[in-house]
Amino acid sequence: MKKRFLLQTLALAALAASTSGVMAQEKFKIGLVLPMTGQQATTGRQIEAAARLYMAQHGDTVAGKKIELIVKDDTSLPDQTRRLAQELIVNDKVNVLAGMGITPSAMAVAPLATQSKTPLVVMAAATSSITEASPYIVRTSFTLPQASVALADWAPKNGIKKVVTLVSDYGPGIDAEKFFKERLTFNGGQVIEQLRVPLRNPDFAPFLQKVRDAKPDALFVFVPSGAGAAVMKQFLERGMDKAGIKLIGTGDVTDDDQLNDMGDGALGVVTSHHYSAAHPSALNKKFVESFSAANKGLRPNFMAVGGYDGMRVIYEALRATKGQGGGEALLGAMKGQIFESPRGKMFIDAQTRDVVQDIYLRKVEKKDGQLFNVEFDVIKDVKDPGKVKFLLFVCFFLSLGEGGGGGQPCQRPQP
Ligand code: VNL
Repeated sequence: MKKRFLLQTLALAALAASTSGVMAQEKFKIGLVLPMTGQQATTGRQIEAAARLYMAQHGDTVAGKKIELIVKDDTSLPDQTRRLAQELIVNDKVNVLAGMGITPSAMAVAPLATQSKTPLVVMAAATSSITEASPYIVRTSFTLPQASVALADWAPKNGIKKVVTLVSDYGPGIDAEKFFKERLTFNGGQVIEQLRVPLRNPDFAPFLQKVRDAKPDALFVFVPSGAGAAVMKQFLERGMDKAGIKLIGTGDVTDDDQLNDMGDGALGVVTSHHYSAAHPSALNKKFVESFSAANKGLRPNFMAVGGYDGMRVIYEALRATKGQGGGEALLGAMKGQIFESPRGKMFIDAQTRDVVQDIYLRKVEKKDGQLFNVEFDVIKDVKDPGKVKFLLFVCFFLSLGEGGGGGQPCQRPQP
């Protein structure tokens, strides 16, 4: 009797110990800084929803740590992004920083990531040079050179020789303009005019008038996610399509967040990008369905997929380091990750910490009464051409010595 009592007491004590163990379970904090209000609010909404979906699908405990997602609204003002990131590092002691809706935000936080040795997972911003601003940055979105070059290979083969470019006047726009033009010129085409519109409260009308007067075969556009519908509306209102000017651009302009409301005028618009909600894979179908079900029918766009995959990179780094790693170890475990994303296969280049992925050519079509970016061609495993440039230089010297290049980056991508 006495022995049994003792055993029972021991069992109870063990139970209490294990429960208190759960209570005291250490947290793993992710500081997600996003534009939740203001001009870039759709980007914040898409990424937060995707991060929460990832957690709902994969659980909130990894390697014995409870994941805590702390979301902060920077209203897309880089001073705010910096202040919030500082607070997250110092007060909340976050293990990882993530988000970054626009390039100036990512650039403002880069030095803090370096000083505090905190990995910074860039889920949206897409200027090539961002990953060079801190060795702690890993990117799961895309780069504008990556997206633009594919379109500049497609255009001249499809009757588009003379082009006017129209871009938002900041990092990603300048990248798009430069890389599109270089490649188009290389392919025998011509950029006859380069127009830049302000990032804040842009009025496209006066620019579109100039485009009309220049009479190009096509207008190439980059505007950040959320601004595409306004460009499309004014393009159609001015009858540019009827004047024989084609609209082409990176997929930011036919953003899945807005595309379905753009109307039939958007039909036939060709863009190049890394993600379409219509990407025909089983994984993507499931992603789109679950995302939509959890968010009142909202269609995920390329921002959502950057957020979803960013969470994957963080979860798997935590798992690989068995919950024991600091910033340096986590960063090491993020580098080189390779996996199937809803966008297709992707990997994090261990050298550049940037995303390597397939880039698709897509055309706006109607499917089941809804507008989609339907993929019709793919360029496999595209590295950021902003960095490949330097590699090409190396390749040139390698080829002098050996009569051959040094593998994939030394070959011209086949369109
Ligand atoms: C950026 C690039 C932002 C592409 C975007 O949408 C975008 C950026 C907010 O690097 O600032 O579609």
